[in-house]
Amino acid sequence: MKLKIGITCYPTVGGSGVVATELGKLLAERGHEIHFIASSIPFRLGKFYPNIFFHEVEVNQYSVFQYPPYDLALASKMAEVAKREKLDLLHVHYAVPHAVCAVLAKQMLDDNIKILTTLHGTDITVLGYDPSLSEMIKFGIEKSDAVTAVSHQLKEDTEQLLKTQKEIIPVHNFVDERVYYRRDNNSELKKTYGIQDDEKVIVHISNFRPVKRIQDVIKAFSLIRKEMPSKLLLIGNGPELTVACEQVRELNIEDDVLFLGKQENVGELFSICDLKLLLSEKESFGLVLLEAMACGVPVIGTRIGGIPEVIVDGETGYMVEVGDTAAVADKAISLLKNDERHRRFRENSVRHVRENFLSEKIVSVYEEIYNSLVKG
Ligand code: GMT
Repeated sequence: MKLKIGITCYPTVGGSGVVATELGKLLAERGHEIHFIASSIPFRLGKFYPNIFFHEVEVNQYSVFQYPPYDLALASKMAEVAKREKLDLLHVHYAVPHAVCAVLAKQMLDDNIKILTTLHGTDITVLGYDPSLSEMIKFGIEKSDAVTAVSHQLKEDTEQLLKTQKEIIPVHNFVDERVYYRRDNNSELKKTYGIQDDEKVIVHISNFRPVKRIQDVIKAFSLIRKEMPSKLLLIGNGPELTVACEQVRELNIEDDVLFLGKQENVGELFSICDLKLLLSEKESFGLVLLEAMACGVPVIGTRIGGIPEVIVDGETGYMVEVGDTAAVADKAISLLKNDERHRRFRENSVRHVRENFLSEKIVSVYEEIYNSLVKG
């Protein structure tokens, strides 16, 4: 059944926006009509698709409002678009404010439109602890027609923290295999960055928020670098960037740490990398791990949140305890010094993604959920 689906997400850089946008694109390729309703055009939308539409939420700055009422403007836009375009359902990413806005839109419409809410993490693992928000998050979840979470762990955390009986369906994130694959002949790109052939390339990508523990990444790299010629690529931007630059200066490793800022074609960049580090203290899934593995880059991650559902310890990478930078360095050095094991980990990573996280499989799961909602 071809559906008309409204999708709301945070459109700026971030895993949830990436998943929502990629899902929308893939659903459009399957013939569904997709309406993004967001504050700006999702950054991954890229090219033109005849059956994808974008509806911008505009917030008027009336002086009577102390704060511009974005949430009300969003709810109102959702209702307007749903009515005009005869949407079958709203798929919202994040409980607050998006699920709550969808509930309000549904009430405004007095309609049978269905709401699917996908939980991505921060709404539960950070905001869920804020007593001024937790009841609102629970409300958004319980008033949705269906709720998914990007990992089993996030489902459990949500149930425990919010004490909700609402069924939460775990649906893992996915990668588009046409975008994330290993490019061969990447020595030119290495040269561009001044990376020598004998140097190992370690990468970290994030929004540089404190939960990502960038300092641990830099500390671990400084230990690895003592044992083998290597470079660290730091990709992304965010609040901890200045502290990271300072740490790199203090450790006197400026020549070997490359700050690349936000980058679009990470598939190409991953293709010059040998190892990816994600040493967060909170991570409901870790989409970047999947993207790296799809490009044949083994990963080391912390044993928290949804990361154990992505990394197969000892096969596609390793897991360490939060803050144990010595263990990160030990595991990285032993892997990078052993060509045969590294090659095996590379192959295992690509296979693991193909077998478990391919877009086709996960998009079909979402389609089934949509169909059951619309039919039910
Ligand atoms: O990691 C972030 O800080 C961004 C955040 C987001 O809103 O995009 O990522 C969350 O959603 C991603 C997609 O489902 C997950 O891969 C990330 O693990 C999750 N981040 C956290 O749980 C901290």
